[in-house]
Amino acid sequence: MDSMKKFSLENKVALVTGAAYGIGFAIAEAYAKAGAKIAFNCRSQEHLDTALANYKAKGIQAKGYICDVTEEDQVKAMVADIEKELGPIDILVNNAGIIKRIPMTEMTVQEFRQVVDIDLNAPFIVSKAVLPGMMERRQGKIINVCSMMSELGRETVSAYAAAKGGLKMLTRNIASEYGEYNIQCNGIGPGYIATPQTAPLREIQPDGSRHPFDQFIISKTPAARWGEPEDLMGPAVFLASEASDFVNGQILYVDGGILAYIGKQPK
Ligand code: NAP
Ligand code: GCO
Repeated sequence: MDSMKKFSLENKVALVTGAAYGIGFAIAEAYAKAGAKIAFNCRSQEHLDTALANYKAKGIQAKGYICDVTEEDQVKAMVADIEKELGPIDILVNNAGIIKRIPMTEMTVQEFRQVVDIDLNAPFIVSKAVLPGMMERRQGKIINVCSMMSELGRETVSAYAAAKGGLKMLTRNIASEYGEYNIQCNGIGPGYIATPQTAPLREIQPDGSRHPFDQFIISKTPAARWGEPEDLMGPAVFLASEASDFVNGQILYVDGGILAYIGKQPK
């Protein structure tokens, strides 16, 4: 086989959760351009309708589903509908996620549980729904969208870091438990990416200056910039394709070098 064909996703069916916009939308777009049929979900009908129009504007006939990934019955029904309408799911990207930035001592147990439910329990639920079919067909790709917070902590993101750290280990465990079925489970670890989720960290200040956190991230990133969702497209296609068939249980960080860098000395 031409080695570059290994990067093709032709005739594959991909489910990208939470792909109404942001990172998930970019990953789904990349998969469509690599030849895959796209299914995505979110909770909001408004987000779904807007997303379908945006996919269509890019020439992508995506199938969209209203489904809360924390609800197992909804997930099972969505997977059944996708497999009926598009065929067996070859690629799952557990992308849907939220963050709450609250000091731990002020965060309620309910708030902590909500973040963990979406960011960690849901990837378990959705992976559990697609694994049997992948096992039967003895092939499949599961990609979990991890985070810098799978490796590092910071103030106010205790629930998110706990969930994303757990997601790193869930990734390794799925790889360990199902590798023998030719199923590869890896993580993609975006650095700081300019999406609605991080918009509060980039708000221009009343005096017109950049947000202090924005300036902090620039100083901590060798690439000296925020990532864009588009920066994740190539790595995500690699992890979904045959080109990564012997890569399993790894977290591929797409972070502009943050994890390798102590940070620029303040002037
Ligand atoms: P985003 O812009 O906030 O988008 C999140 C998406 O998930 C939306 O489509 C949202 O749609 C959906 N969603 C949230 N909860 C859901 C649920 N319970 N069921 C179904 N869909 C749900 O986030 P993003 O920045 O693109 O991040 C996507 C993923 O990358 C997340 O897992 C995030 O933790 C991770 N990540 C982000 C960054 C970054 O810097 N942006 C870096 C590292 C990792 P609805 O609200 O309509 O449901
Ligand atoms: C934050 C940010 C980060 C990013 C991402 C970094 O508040 O620190 O939201 O958590 O979302 O996870 O990889």
